[in-house]
Amino acid sequence: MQYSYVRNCSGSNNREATFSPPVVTIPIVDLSKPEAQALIVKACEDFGFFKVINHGFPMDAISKLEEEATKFFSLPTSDKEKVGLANPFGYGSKSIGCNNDVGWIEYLLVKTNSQHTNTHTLHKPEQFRCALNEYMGAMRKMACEILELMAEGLKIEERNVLSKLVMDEESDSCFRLNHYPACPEITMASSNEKNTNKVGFGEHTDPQIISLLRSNNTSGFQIYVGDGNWIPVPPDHTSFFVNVGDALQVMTNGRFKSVRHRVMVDNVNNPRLSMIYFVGPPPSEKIAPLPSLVLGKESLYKEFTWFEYKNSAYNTKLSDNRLIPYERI
Ligand code: GA4
Repeated sequence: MQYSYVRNCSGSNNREATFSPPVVTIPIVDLSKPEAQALIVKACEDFGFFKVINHGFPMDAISKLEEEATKFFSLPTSDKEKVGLANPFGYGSKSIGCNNDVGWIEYLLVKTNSQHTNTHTLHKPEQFRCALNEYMGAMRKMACEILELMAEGLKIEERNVLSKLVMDEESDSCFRLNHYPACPEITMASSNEKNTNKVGFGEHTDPQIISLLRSNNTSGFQIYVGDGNWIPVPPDHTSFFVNVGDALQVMTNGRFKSVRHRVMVDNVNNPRLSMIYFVGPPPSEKIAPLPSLVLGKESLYKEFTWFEYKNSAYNTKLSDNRLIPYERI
């Protein structure tokens, strides 16, 4: 397979060039197979990223939410803004976080366990809420299943050591609907001068434990595999993609990699719509390497609470490495 990818990580110079492609195959985990545990561990060690198939997730929950989200994003801006401007929860357009990061994107960010966002301002709020709740409930179940397979694969005695964080009533999980509209600059450019380098969502790692992403059949999502290499992830609207986040990198004492990823806008006509469930621990949870994963080794990270980490994350730029202050030197 030929890859055209962008060299350079962390923002400085985004010149695009084609190099001989690294041979990278995105790991695929079939959740219905007994080898799922081992494959998950290997994928998290190698990339911090994998695709999940045979997940048993209710497809009608996906189509209902997709329909509601499409309706929402096609509303006039003033109506979308009525749900509240992202701070961080609510409707946002172009601006991401609080430190001047921008992208070719509009989004809705909601908390999973409270009605923080004013969806009642919408035309048929109960339909949207219902689709959101059904999807988020099924996501939570799938997140639990994956986290239990992970703990088993890591040979951790307490099988629910990770999944209990999602099940906790105080779990600080959130959910994001991202809409990347068709981009006029790309659409209008003649084919040989296409600017395929427009950023939809800039490079970053997710702060949480894991994130579960599903999108419509559009490309643009890329993961960083080191040495300046960004790998495009082929779209698959029937599957889910799992990202390891910073908290899990710490809990596994660096064994699992928090994957750097980004979305480039390379859609000429098809808007991209993605739905991401971010599995966060309760705010008071102490995040540190799990004792059984440190045995006989050095602990690479200082302990912090999720509350401290989340707070400090909002003072950073999207592309920053947020774990540096917690590394033991
Ligand atoms: C990245 C992962 C999630 O989308 C998110 C993002 C959050 C936001 O958009 O409000 C952050 C970003 C994310 C990481 C650093 C901070 C916080 C924007 C930003 C610059 C909702 C999250 O939890 O962290």
